[in-house]
Amino acid sequence: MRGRAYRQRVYAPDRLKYPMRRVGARGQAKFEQISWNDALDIVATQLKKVKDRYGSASILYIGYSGNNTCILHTPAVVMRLLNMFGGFTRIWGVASCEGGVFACRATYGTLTTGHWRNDLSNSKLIIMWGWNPAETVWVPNTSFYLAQAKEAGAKIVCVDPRYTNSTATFAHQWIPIRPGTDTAMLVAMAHVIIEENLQDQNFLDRYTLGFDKFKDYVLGVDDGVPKTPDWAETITGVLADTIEKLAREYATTKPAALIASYAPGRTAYGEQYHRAVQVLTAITGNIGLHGGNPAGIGRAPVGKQLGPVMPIGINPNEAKYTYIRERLKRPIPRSGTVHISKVWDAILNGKDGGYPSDIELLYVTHGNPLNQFPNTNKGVKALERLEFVVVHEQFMTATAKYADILLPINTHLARTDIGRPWTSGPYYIFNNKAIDSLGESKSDFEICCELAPRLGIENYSNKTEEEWLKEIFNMSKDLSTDIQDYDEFRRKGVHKIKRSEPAIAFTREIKDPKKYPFPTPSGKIEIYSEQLSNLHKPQIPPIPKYIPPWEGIDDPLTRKYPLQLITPHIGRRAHSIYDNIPLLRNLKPQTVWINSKDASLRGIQNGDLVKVFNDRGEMVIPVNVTERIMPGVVSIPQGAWYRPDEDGVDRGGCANVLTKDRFSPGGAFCSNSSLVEVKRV
Ligand SMILES: Nc1nc2c(c(=O)[nH]1)N[C@H]1C(S)=C(S)[C@@H](COP(=O)(O)OP(=O)(O)OC[C@H]3O[C@@H](n4cnc5c(=O)[nH]c(N)nc54)[C@H](O)[C@@H]3O)O[C@H]1N2
Ligand SMILES: Nc1nc2c(c(=O)[nH]1)N[C@H]1C(S)=C(S)[C@@H](COP(=O)(O)OP(=O)(O)OC[C@H]3O[C@@H](n4cnc5c(=O)[nH]c(N)nc54)[C@H](O)[C@@H]3O)O[C@H]1N2
Ligand SMILES: [Mo]
Repeated sequence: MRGRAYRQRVYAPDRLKYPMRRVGARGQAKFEQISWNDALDIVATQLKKVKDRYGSASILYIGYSGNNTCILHTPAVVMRLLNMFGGFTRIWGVASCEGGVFACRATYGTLTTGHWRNDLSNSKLIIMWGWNPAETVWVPNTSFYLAQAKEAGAKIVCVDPRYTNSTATFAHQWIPIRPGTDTAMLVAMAHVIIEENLQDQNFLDRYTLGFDKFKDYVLGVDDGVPKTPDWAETITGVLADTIEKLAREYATTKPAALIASYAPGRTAYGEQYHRAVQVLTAITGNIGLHGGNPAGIGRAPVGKQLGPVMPIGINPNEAKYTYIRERLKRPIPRSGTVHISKVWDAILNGKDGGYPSDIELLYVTHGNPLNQFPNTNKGVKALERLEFVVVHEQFMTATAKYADILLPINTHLARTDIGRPWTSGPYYIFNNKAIDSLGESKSDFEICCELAPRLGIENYSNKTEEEWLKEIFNMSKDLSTDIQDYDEFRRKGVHKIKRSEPAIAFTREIKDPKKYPFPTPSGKIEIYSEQLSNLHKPQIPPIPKYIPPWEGIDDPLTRKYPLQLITPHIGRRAHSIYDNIPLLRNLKPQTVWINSKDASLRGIQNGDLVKVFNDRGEMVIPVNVTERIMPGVVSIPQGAWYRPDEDGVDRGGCANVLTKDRFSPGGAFCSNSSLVEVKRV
């Protein structure tokens, strides 16, 4: 549906086409058109002024997922410029799956943990954990391969608080679970497997480290609490019997793919969920074999994510560390950087609040952080306080409204680039420029090329768009993209990597562990991590543990705000992108889902306007009373455009008006850990 709406988006009447300067108060969206020359002079002058007065760390750059799948026109073009200028303060934390990144590094020592999706038809059992690929697409064509797997006879189970389109289409069984409690269910599944001696002991002995320590935790040797299915039932709301059956089925059906999506990890202690699920795949020996899955974050060993193609250089404000072990030793905070959940807090509180610098200038490209980062109302206050704000955008987003200088960006149809599937998949796309830029819009790259001399930078780029793209050959070798002939790739527009079998992670490590140890400190799959143990942080334990989440069912705050809010992704948008396109808006209105039990308790009927609120914010939104969500949980799809009325009540349905701006000890972004109440208006 988004593909079909491309033209509407590119030629939308509300596209930004001219450089603009703010004339009203910040956030009022009153601008006047100015020339490119004036706009770029102002941006350069402000950058220099702020750097001279406060130092380069007072420049906060936020570049996010706007053009995520391309390799040239990405935030890297701006980071390169700012690094050459003397550095900036960077954000860290992958909104999608920082918890998963943390877990993959701890358990496997690598992020290359995926299978090509065509491997699904080798599975006898597929457990879709918080995964809704019929709507939330990651890796294109997944639904097609799931359909093939189902036809080939795989049993499919979905674990999700909502009865999703994927559950309706593919699943034989739906297991609703309370948000943020998945780790408890996974640990209880391990309990069943251990009690009934169903673990793959050969696999554990050969390839893993620390199973015994995990076993002690599961059996309650350490804390006197055996993590039985009954224990988990009270926490998760899933019947003990259901947990037992699924555990047995998973342990005795081989190969089985437990695919752990990101949403359950976007919770308080979300990294524990990713760790627990990985440990369960190890206990059942489903790693490195076709039809199994190591429950990592994607990224198969062949056809990995490419790029970005422009080197970003060194940022003097950051302690240099890319090495995973270093990272695990000092997980948080990374020096000189700010977690994406904390950007508003950092702007408001600066050094006094323990942040690396006082932020004076905000530079935003490829993102809509006011809408997409947690606690939008705090964001409004933060944006009001800044000395200067620059935004590169295609539309008048919530964030763009707060710009002092707003620069119009062309779309990918007006530039040349190479696209790669997100997160892995066996093909690349050549993005041939199809149209001229609309109005006076430019690419971020062109803007940076023109800003460079104004900032006194000489060597920003000595290559054209096309010359940069040819660099793909240098990267190809490492990533086995198989692209041999650039011109042929350009002409065909798509390059498919061919293999007789689907590519899967860890085949070498499993076949020959002596020659190919896992890239962890011990060379094994680390169920127990010495590195994590050395941190001495009970909230980042060396084995995965269930830690009750904040704003979860045990939080005393439930007395005031009894409903758990989840904020899933939705088919008709990519985050906030496309929300303003009428064709798509009309397909599915933005609503809050509530179970009929919770609705009748509150005298709410389907279609009513309701107020959803907590101490952070309030929104008024139509309600969808449905059995498709479990009692106690409400759902507001993320990405709807923030539209406050005169009283500051959001009328647009922007989920982040309600979300808490706190990140997990292992870095996870916690957009599914917020409590709310719902009332009729
Ligand atoms: N159409 C579309 N596709 C997208 C995107 C988009 O915006 N639109 N965004 C892309 C991006 S950047 C990302 S990171 C991915 C995200 O991919 P996911 O994280 O998989 O996406 P979500 O839709 O947030 O969540 C998937 C399912 O998890 C369930 N869920 C929520 N909380 C919990 C929980 O605590 N436990 C369990 N078991 N289930 C839970 C939700 O009900 C939902 O059905 O999607 C990508 N694909
Ligand atoms: N509550 C809640 N919040 C969430 C999530 C959630 O599940 N729940 N999911 C999180 C996740 S996984 C993600 S990835 C983030 C996404 O966070 P963002 O990346 O901030 O979200 P988008 O809405 O995709 O914003 C991208 C913006 O870039 C613009 N754009 C597109 N192409 C270009 C370009 O070439 N150049 C420039 N300069 N701009 C361009 C688009 O118009 C759009 O406004 O949201 C996170 N926020
Ligand atoms: Mo994401």
